[in-house]
Amino acid sequence: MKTIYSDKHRLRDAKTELYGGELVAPFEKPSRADTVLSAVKKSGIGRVEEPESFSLDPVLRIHDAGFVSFLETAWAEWSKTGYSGEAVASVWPARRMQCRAPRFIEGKLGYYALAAETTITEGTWEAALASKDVALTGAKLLASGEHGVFSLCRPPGHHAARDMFGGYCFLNNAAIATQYLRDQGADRVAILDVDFHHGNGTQDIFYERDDVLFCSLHGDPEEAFPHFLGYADEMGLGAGMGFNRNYPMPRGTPFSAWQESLADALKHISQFSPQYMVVSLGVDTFEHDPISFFKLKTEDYLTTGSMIGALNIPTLFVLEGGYDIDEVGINAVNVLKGFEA
Ligand code: OKP
Ligand code: ZN
Repeated sequence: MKTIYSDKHRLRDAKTELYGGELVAPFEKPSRADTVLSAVKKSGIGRVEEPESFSLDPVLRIHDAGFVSFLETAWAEWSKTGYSGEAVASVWPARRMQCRAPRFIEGKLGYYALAAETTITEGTWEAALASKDVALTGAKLLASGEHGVFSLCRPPGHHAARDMFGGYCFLNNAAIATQYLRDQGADRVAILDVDFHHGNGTQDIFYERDDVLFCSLHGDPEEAFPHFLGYADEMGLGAGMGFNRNYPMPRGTPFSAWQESLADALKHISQFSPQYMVVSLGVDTFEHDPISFFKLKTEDYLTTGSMIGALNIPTLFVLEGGYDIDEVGINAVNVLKGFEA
């Protein structure tokens, strides 16, 4: 299987994340991609290739134009205010307030942010653009006949909605790739999100559609980020009713239980008979992940990959989370190996 990778991910190198009331060094950092890339190279699963550059057109099929231009100019607007920290939201259009984007950057940040842990820094937009190129190049290879491709995306994307960033995400790489596959002529595409966190952005983007089935396995939003979406009763809306499936699971969930949710999601995906599957591949379900609470072990990722591979659907793996830097590479690669076996 080919891996698509760009060094431009390094341009996303924030110094701060709001965590437990403190500004800490971000969990989502450049060394994550280094670890995954070196595990890919060591495994010998296939070549590593540079992405092609795509225009903003496939981004604008998913994201709001005002949001895209906000991301493009946010750092420049923030830095000219004279603030010395990184650009961060601190005020929101909360209940019963006006939900419209004001002129000043501080207000725009609150309007377009879904959470406060994620700052915007110099280079963030360039890295996000490269990350979507990594996803789109993978999708293009799939459309041209590859059976499996790994898009080593960084920054991740599944929390980004049509007009919101946060949870370390700016552009929704998996959603952009999915829409691209639809626009290349596929009638049905399934998205399987196995990241520890609910893929709220992806769910929201496709919630009223019956051409994209979204299934997500994640920490129960009662206890886990993003807290305000990801419940089991969110099944889709209008034409999309029945095309969204959530599998929230409690603290301490081991692979034996997680695997049952995976099997159920895969059963529904198989019944949907998609031409392609996009996997939001987060490995923060790992037992030693520093910000998550599932108990998957390194060998479980091989089983996960082989369960996904058993569907025999051309599949794009898009990297999302996974923060225990020693193991994130081997765990992600184990999914790919299991898929190919
Ligand atoms: C991004 B991805 C924990 C706060 C969580 C944000 C987590 C974003 C995860 N106390 N903060 O889905 O891996
Ligand atoms: Zn995650």
